[in-house]
Amino acid sequence: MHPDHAPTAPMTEMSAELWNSAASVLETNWAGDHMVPSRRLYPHQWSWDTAFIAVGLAYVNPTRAWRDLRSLFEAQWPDGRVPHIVFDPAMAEADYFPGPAFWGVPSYGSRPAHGSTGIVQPPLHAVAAWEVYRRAAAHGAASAQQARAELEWLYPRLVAQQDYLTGQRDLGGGGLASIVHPWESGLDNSPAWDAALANVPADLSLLSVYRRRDLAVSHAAHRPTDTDYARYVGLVISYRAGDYSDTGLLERHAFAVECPSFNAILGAAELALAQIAGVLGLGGKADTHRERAQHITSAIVARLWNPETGMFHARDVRTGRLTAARCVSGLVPLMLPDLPAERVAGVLDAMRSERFGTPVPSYDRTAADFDTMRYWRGPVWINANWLLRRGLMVHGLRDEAEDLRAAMVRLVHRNGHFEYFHPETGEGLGAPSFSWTAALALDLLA
Ligand code: 2M8
Repeated sequence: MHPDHAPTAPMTEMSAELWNSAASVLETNWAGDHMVPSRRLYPHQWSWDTAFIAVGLAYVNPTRAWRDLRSLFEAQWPDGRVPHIVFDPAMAEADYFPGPAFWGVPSYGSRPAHGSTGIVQPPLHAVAAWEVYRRAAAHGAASAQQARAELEWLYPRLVAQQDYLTGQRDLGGGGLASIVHPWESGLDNSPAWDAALANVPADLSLLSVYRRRDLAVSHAAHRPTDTDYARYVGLVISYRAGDYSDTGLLERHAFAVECPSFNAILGAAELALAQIAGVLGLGGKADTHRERAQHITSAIVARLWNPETGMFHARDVRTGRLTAARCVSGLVPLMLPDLPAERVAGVLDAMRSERFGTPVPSYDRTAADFDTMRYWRGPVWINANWLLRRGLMVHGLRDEAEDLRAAMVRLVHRNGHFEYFHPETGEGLGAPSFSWTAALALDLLA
């Protein structure tokens, strides 16, 4: 660890140990011009991982934080979409499924990549860019200067991303972005999609044509099921058949959902863009971003709140119905500062109840199908808890935010930088040496 990069507050032995191990995970997972989430399971660049990772790199290597964000946005599509995976030409098709040949997307932009996927992920990058910028001065004048130049490069690209999501992707016409594949949420097999996915054909014969690579490098009990994967593959084939166009998509694609977490991040991105526009001397634009954040917040409240459960739920755009499942995504709108007080109170009640608790699991602990092992159907994820901690801070709940921070730090220190954690024992699950867990640990320690 470079002395300049250490946090300013004195560190205990435990935090120094965690800091060093986190920094070394990020060192191991750096692939030259981008970070991989995990060497074995996810050997390419993932979109929202890049944002979480930048938040941590801001402390130990801001130049890499900017490089990683640039690498991602160099693969941005002409319509503004930022792909959920940018494929590394150094890897083989067999190293990840579905790989570049399956998606069949050409390389856009200047990135010498091997194409990308055609779907998106939550647009957390403006929030991340703002966080890296805020910390740049601590690394000296040259770093501050670099940060301003990077913001200038990123700003129009971040705006194009927002325009795509609030324009072409407003499939429901109510001011929110729809996801058209569960992978777009980042919460792949969350019970939030079960109801909407029931309408998607699960053609298991597809899996005899295409082999799941994840099962070769992870436990089957920790991963989505074959039925889930048959639907995931079928949805890619359906979107790909129309060249990933969103025009008339509702009529020809079986899955379109408004996710509370995705849209909360969309709103938070507008607020970060307002800050960035301010730094770049674009005052008028800053006002527009703040107004857009307010519209998104109002639309989340109007369309995704369930008064009976007192929290937010995913909405199936095709049927207009809210899913019954209570998932961590339904708490994430807490990130939005303009969330009305009674909605804040509802989310906090749910978070403090026996259904969730600290650290917050990905799904209602009391649900009959709560699964302590299976990915986004029960385990604790550091990135989701990090978003919720931000929400607690936004609403001035410092003590609770501190409790959540301490719980996350303990979990990672005791169990390692795993992808996710058993919600009862804390055991590390999924991939070890996972980049966003390490990156966010740095932020939680700083
Ligand atoms: C997981 O998703 C990928 C597909 O995108 C997979 O299961 O293969 C999710 O946890 C997602 O949120 C994350 O971005 C990705 C890479 O860490 O892995």
